Amino acid sequence: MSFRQLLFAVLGFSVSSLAYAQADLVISDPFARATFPMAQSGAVYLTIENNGETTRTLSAVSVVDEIADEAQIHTTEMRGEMMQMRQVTEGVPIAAGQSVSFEPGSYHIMLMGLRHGLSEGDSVALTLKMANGETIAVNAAVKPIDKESNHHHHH
Ligand SMILES: [Cu+2]
Repeated sequence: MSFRQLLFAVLGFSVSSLAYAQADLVISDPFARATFPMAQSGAVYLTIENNGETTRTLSAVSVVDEIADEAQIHTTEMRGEMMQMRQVTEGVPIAAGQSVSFEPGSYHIMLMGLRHGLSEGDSVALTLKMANGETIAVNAAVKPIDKESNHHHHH
C-alpha cells in the first residue's frame, strides 16, 4: 500500500466514523427493570433523540425470542383518577431537534410473555423499527426492581 492509499484509507475511516457520530437518531440510557422470576411482563425505558431535519416516527419494537413473545409500545394515561396503560399502535413521533423519553409513568416498551423474568445483569436485545423502514438495534441492561414504579405494570 502506497502512502497515498494509506492516506485515503485513514481519511475514509474518519469520514465514516464522523457520519456515525452524527446519526440522526441517538438512543441513550436503554434499561429494563428486573422482575420476579415468574413475571409475564416487563418494561424497557430509553430516550430517543432526533438530530435530523424531519420528524421521525417509532412504529414498532421487536424483542429476541429468548427474552419474550413480543414487545409493544405503551403509554400511561390518566383515566379519571386511575393511571392506565394503553398500547400505542399509531407510532411515537419524534420531532426534528427533539427527544422523547420512555420512562415510568409515560411511554415505555412493554415486553409481553417473558420466558423467565428479567434478572439484574441480563440484557434485552431489541430492534426499534422506524416508519421509514430504518431499524436500530438496542441492548437494554436490566437494573434492579424499582418498587416505586411497579404498580404501573399490572396486566
Ligand atoms: Cu405497559
